[in-house]
Formats: sequence, C-alpha cells, structure tokens
Amino acid sequence: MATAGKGQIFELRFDQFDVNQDGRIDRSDFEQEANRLIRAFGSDPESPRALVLKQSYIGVYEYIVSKADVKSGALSREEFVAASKAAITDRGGVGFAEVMAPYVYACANLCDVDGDGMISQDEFSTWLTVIGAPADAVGEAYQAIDTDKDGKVSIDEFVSAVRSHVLG
Ligand SMILES: [Ca+2]
Ligand SMILES: [Ca+2]
Repeated sequence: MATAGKGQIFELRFDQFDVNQDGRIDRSDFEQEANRLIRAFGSDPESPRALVLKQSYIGVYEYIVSKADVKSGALSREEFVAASKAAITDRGGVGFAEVMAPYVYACANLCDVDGDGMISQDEFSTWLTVIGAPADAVGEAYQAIDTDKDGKVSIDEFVSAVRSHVLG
C-alpha cells in the first residue's frame, strides 16, 4: 500500500463510502460497507466476527461524528475529512489506537476466514476490493506488509500496515 499524505486518505475514503455519490455520507454508508465485506467473505451475518465488524464500523462513524460540527447526522466531504483528521491523524498513534484499531482488528478477523491468524493474499485482495482501494499491485503490497518475510501476512502485520498507511 502506498503511503497517502495526511488527509488525502480520508478524501479517498469518502469516495469509497459515498457509493451513491450524493456528496454526503452517514451511518448507513458505514453499515453498508460492513455488510459488503461480510458478504464478500461469505460470513454468517449473525456470526460473532460479523457482528463485531458491524459494531466497529458504527464505532468509527460515531467517533468521527463526535468530532464534526454537524446537525443532520450526514457528513459532507469537508466535514468528514476535517473530523477524521481531528479524531485520528492529528492525534497520531493515540488516535489510531482509540478510533481505528478495533475496526482494523475486526477487519483482520473477518479476512482470516480459517482462523489461523494469517491473512492470505486472496483474502487481502478481497478486502482491498470491497473497501474500494486500488488492487492492481496486490502481490507487491502483500509482500511489502509481510515484514518478517515468512510469506504470510499475520493479523499484527495487517494492523501495522494499515496503521502506517493511515498515519503516513
Ligand atoms: Ca487464515
Ligand atoms: Ca509475515
């Protein structure tokens, strides 16, 4: 994964969430992305890992909204980017740990379908595709985040990679 400049990652994320391109995102956009991931990995929507994922998406949304000056509950692009920076990147590691870590671990657990603590390249590719990230160089990205070079991406390697990507 390429390193995005601070703020740019949230611009991209906005485009990914705003599927109907009306320029606003709300709680349902977060819920729908969680549901797309659950479907893509063939998880039972009522399974613990699916429920934890859905809850983690809502948690991120509520945290970001709490940093936004909004009345309607839907966020414009500017509001989403500013609130995400305030909630996450402006606070560095603390912001990531508080706001995003539960969500990223929930993603990792969903991706690790067989529960062996490792995320395969196919699983990583599926995750990237669903969240709308460019998946054209998945093999290179997968090797890059396999920091101990054992040929597999562990859950901790996955979380570290997302952390680096978000914090820049
Ligand atoms: Ca696995
Ligand atoms: Ca590894």
